[in-house]
Amino acid sequence: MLLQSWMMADKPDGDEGDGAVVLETRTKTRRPPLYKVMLLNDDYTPMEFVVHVLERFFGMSHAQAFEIMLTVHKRGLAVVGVFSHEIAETKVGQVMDFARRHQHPLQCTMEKED
Ligand code: TYC
Repeated sequence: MLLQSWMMADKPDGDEGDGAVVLETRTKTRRPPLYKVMLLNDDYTPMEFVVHVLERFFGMSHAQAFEIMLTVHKRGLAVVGVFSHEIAETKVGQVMDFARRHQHPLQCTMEKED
């Protein structure tokens, strides 16, 4: 029997009205994880090069870039941005490529945020 819409009006959600029950399959939506992109200190990469990297790939002002560079220099590493997995991978790749092309040992890594 084809059930008209008025026949369905008082039926609970999931009750098809013909004896069939559709079970809830929708699971809670989760926002995608974010990734911290970090710069690591080393003894050889020039400070000005790191400042340039932070300006070029992370859109920082010169003052901001200098401050973060000094944090990395003093503490060993610093988070320079938080991004989706794809954007974080792109940033890491861009920095590693740029450093290698200029023969600096600068390291950039990413880590899932908790
Ligand atoms: N420690 C480097 C120096 O004294 C500077 C530096 C800063 C290198 C930050 C890497 O991610 C870095 N020339």
